[in-house]
Amino acid sequence: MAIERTLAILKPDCVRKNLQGEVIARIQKAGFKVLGMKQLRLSKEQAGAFYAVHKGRPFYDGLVEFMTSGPCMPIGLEKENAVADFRTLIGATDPKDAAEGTIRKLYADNKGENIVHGSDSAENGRIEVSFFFSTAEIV
Ligand code: 3AN
Repeated sequence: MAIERTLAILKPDCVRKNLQGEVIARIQKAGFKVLGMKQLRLSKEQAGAFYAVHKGRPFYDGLVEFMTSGPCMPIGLEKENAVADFRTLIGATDPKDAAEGTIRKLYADNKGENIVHGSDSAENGRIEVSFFFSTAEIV
């Protein structure tokens, strides 16, 4: 299997609940290598650009509002089969549908505030890691 990159974002609800360490520990135990990690507060422009594929969908404005509501932590990750393995680790978008033991099942409140983002393809994984990290920041 190919080595892939995926972007995790510990969303504002994760930071507000002070769950960053627990979530990062689960990510590390699952074998992901941390390439880069930072904390920042997204501007409306950045959040809008990051979620541009969802523009026009009914939840878009709420999603941008939520993602800009406080600090978040983008984390660039790498591993064999990273994209699919990370989505398995975090569980379904709606925590009600997420499998037992997944990060969203354990910690998320609802479909909008669901603790963590994960890229949806290897191509988007590379693009999304580059959205937050310059080449010099990836180590
Ligand atoms: P995932 O994060 O599981 O890949 P996407 O890419 O379909 O899910 O959606 C991106 C983000 O948009 C989700 N993490 C979630 O916060 C939000 N979202 C998606 N669908 C809905 C919805 N129906 N209602 C509210 N928020 C949603």
